[in-house]
Parts: sequence; structure tokens; C-alpha cells
Amino acid sequence: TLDPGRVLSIQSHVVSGYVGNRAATFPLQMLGYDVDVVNTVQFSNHTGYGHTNGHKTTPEQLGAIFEGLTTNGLVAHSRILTGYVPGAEALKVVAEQIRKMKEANPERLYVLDPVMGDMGTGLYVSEDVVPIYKEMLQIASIITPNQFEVELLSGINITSMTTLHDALQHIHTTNSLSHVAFSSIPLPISLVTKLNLPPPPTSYLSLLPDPTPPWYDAVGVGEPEDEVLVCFASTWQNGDIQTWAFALPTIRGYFSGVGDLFSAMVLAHFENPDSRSDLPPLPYAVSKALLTVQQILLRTHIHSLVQTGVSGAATPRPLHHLSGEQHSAVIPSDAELDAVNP
Ligand code: PXL
Repeated sequence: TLDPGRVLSIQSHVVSGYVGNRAATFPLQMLGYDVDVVNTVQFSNHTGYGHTNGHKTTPEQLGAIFEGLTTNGLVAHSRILTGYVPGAEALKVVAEQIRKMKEANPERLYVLDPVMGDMGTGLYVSEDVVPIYKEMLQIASIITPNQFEVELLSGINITSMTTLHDALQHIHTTNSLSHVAFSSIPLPISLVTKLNLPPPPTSYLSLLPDPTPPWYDAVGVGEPEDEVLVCFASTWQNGDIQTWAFALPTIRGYFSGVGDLFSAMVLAHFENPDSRSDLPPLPYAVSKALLTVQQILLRTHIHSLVQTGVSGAATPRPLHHLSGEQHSAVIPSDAELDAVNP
């Protein structure tokens, strides 16, 4: 029998910073989940630094961990999450293990984050993981790709709303995949208005002491005329695709591990027995996940401004000026929050 509170999370470990399991575990524990953690790598830091040292867990080592768990009857997880697995042979071991777990109990929820790269950086795993992820789509319950990954998995370049819809349709139908949470795509706000998507929520700005445009401009949170990030929650059922869109203001900063936090929160809130909502399960989980991500990013952003000695009077800095700051999610103290708005 499955334990509804137990999660198996198969992702990277970094010593410094918060990506992969380091970004997912604590937030899941805060929501009451018991998290069993398999580390696919142990790196000094995430790969965005340009220099990373450490080691990848070999396929044999991964196989040994799963053998130990299985032999002792320790695989009662009702929810499984996979993220960064940099090598094809290791990914095959992970895929095989999850296939067995799904066969033993198809009720298990499997959230697959096909971590392969990003629009800015390109592919950051070995090229031969791509076909394996394509096969794994068939055992996934939900996938959480970014734009780069949607394009790789579908073979369709997203240049318009039509191609975006085609890409989602392709992924759903060729794999009988029920749920896609397309984590984010930057779109101009004018398009969002035309599409009649929900406007960027301002409620999250309640975190800030003075949520007025000049103030949030000063700390580099998107102005209304900026691009927004749009997230799509897409559910395929009885041959129909239903898509919900969420628009969020951009925060001008460099962040890592955001996708990892997002996929963990989607996993946590999908059909959670404690949830009450009129929304169907995927858009509900996505809206909860986005709220958490936004709050943590804002706090991280403010913390970084404080750390670098820049007060609330900071001028907005574009992304490329921030390349020296490698910050991951950190929660600032109340005093730090006060300090940015004396
Ligand atoms: O956030 C994805 C991720 C996970 N794990 C490691 C990474 C990255 C992205 O750079 O380097 C080790």
C-alpha cells in the first residue's frame, strides 16, 4: 500500500546553494511531506557558475540504492519527482525503477521535470538523455518543462500562440500524457491583454512595505509595460485539451533552482487531500506553486539587494549586470526587509 505523505525525490545535490533536491526538500517538508531523497549528483555548486566540481552518481550506484530500498520494502511513495539527471545511462536506471513502481501501483503520481536546458543557456545535460525523456513521457502523470524543453520534446519551435498550442497538443497526444505545466515563457504584456489572460496579480506585492510603482521599479520588479512571464497549465482529457494561463510580473534578477521549486510545489499541491478549490487539479496546483515561487523570489531578490549593499534606491539592473551574483532562494529576516524601505 502507498503512503500518501511520502515523496521520493530524485534530483541533484549541491553543497552550496539551492537547486535540485536542495530547492525541493525543505519546501516539501514544510508542507508536511516525508521526503526520501536520491541524489543524482553531488556538486560543489550549480553549473551556472562556469566552474563546478564534484561527481555524478553512477548508474551502478543508483541501481544499488534502489535495490536497497526495494529489498527492505521502503518504496511506499505515493508521489515521485525527478529532476536533473545529467547522463543517459543513469536516466535509464531511474526510468526503469519508476516504471516498476508504476507497474506495482499505477495510482502513484509521477511528476517529471525534463531538466535539459534553458532558452538562454541551451542544453546543459548530455544530448543522449533527450530520447530517453521522450520515452519517459509515457509513464509521467505531469511534466513541468520550460520553453526550451517543450520545443525539444515536441520538435516544434514556439514562435506564436498557434505553434505553442501545436507543441502542447503534440506532447499530450503522442504520449497519452494528461498534464503539462509549462513553467514559463516571456511574453509582452500587450499580448497578454489581447489573449484575455488574467493580469499579473498584484496581491503578491503585499509582501513589500510600499507596493507602489516607483518603489518596485527601484528594486527591479517588472513594471506593467514590461514583459510578463506566462505559465500554462494544460490538461488533456477524452481527446480535449484545456489550457489555463497565469501571467506573472518579471523580477529583473538572476535566479537558479526556480524550476525545481516549481515542480516540487506542483507535486505537493496536485490532488492534495487537504486542498479545497473549484479549479481542476492541475491549474489549482500550478496557482499554488506560482504563489510560493513568487514569494520566495521576491524575498530572495530583496535579500540580494541588501547583501550587495544596494538599498531601496537601487537603479533597476538588467540581467547581464547581475552575472556576478549567484543567488539561490534565501529567506531574509524581517529586519532585512525593513532595511530596504527605511
Ligand atoms: O535547476 C536545475 C539544475 C539542477 N541541478 C544542477 C544544476 C541545475 C541548473 O543549472 O546545475 C546541478
